[in-house]
Amino acid sequence: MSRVLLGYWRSSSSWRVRIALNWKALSYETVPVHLVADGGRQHRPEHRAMNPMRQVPVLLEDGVPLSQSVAILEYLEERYPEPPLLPADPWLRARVRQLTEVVNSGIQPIQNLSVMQRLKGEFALTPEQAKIWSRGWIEQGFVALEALVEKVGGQYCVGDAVSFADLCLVPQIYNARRFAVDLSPFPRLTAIEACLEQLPAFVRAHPSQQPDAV
Ligand SMILES: N[C@@H](CCC(=O)N[C@@H](CS)C(=O)NCC(=O)O)C(=O)O
Repeated sequence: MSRVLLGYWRSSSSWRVRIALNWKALSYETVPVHLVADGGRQHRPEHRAMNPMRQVPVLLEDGVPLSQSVAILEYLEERYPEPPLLPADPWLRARVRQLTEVVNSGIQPIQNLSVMQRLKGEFALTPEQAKIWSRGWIEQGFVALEALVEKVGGQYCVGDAVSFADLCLVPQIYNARRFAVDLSPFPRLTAIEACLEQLPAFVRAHPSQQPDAV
């Protein structure tokens, strides 16, 4: 079985998938797709053929592409269930998916690269105004996450087992720091992040460890 991950070192969605692959000890080759160089190589026809959304990540197993990071996480969990990234209990699984979607639907898509480029291009926002846009969505999502984690969290986002929610949290906090979000109102989220960043699967998935890191 050949396994290739098309990604970008600082892409939060690619980072989620890297953690999952590491967690499940699945070997893979990294193929970087530079999202900025040459106007963004995700727009090239060969990439669009694999992901018509013109985004990373794309996971290829034996050359067959799958995009959308959460769909990839679900696939990996079903195909390679051990060690798990979802709890056994259906209610807790739903909770994991709930927290995952706060990041995946409620934060990341509203402040990703193409949104920022459009705000600065078509709508003439200054870089500082675009940052304020991103910061607002991250803060709103983190207020929700902090409250949810207060109810269902433990050492990690949902109880004491690492789950999809944690895979989404760590890259989103990294992004929050890039946009200078004040994290002091989110002590539970940053405490969970501190536990997660000790784990080898998370260490190896960090942007700084990727071959295309600059
Ligand atoms: N929902 C998608 C989001 C993917 C996404 O936004 N990828 C970003 C990097 S994190 C990207 O490729 N951006 C390129 C662009 O916006 O042009 C997923 O989870 O895979």
